[in-house]
Amino acid sequence: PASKEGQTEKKEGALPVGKTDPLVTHLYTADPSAHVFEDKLYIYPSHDIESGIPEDDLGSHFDMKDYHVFSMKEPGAEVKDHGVALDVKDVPWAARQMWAPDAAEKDGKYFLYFPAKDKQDVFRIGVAVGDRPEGPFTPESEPIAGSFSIDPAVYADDDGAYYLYFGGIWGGQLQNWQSGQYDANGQLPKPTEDALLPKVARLSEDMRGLAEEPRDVLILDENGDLLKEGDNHRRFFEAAWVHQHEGVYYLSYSTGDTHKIVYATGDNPYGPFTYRGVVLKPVIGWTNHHSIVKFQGKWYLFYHDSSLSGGRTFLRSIKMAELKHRADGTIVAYDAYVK
Ligand code: FUB
Repeated sequence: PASKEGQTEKKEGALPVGKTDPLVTHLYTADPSAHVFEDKLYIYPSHDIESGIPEDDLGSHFDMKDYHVFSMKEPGAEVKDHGVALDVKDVPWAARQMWAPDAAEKDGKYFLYFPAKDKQDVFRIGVAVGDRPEGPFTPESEPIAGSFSIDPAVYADDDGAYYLYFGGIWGGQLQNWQSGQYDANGQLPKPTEDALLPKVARLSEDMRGLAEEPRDVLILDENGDLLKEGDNHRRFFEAAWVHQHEGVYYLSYSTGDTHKIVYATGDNPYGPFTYRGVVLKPVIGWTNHHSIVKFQGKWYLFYHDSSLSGGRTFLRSIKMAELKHRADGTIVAYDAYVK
């Protein structure tokens, strides 16, 4: 269980179930982005709260207001809560819904990337800068120019380049940006049309902006064709994450309404990526969101579920499990509920 520097909001009577226990039990946490900084594991999750907002398909009930950062010296060790790292009230451009964040380190500075709705109710991606992995972070006064949608994830490549992946459909608003401008009436493609895709752009040298126009991350099927919108067991929904294993780039993401984390592989950070299979089977709760990181020689999958809250989908808890790559590079699908 986590040590406590933040507020306490654990619900009594809700018991953890599944193969692993929640890493944090005094807060609800979700969307864990994990990184190794200064030889420790740092986790950057969303901080779930009960907002009282009714559930809808746009995720309005996910009305989070701040971020806490957590760290572990090693797997299985105590999880330390470093307290509030950034609050929506301190972000000049942001109005609400602090969704899944990520972080990166460059030249001794730490960068927290986060999505939030601006005052026009349009999701943008912001960046906040700090001197320590746990923050505190000082937000830039404007969102990242040219950013939109949700779920930022930063991949640091071996050559020193940093790539920002982002995007999500439905409440994540990717369908509203198909023309390059925000269109409040934007619709998803028809089931037989190409699915919408996550975006990628290299980050600028100062990590506060995009060095190029965001481009589509192509996800292909076994025939080299783009996945279709109706292929909702494989097509992209949200929660893009990239890791590299033995020279292969792995793009993993949530299929949203089919509740899986799946993956595709490619030979460079831009793709194209070819669909390969399942990383994580559906968990308790509607959303599925993860990260994959190597620490002390082993790969770990960080994910969340709603077991601690008794299944309430907007009150989630982060968990971790070892992730296995087979010798042929495929990933062993993880089922959080089969012992
Ligand atoms: O936590 C809010 C949203 O739910 C995230 O941004 C999505 O990936 C989903 O997990």
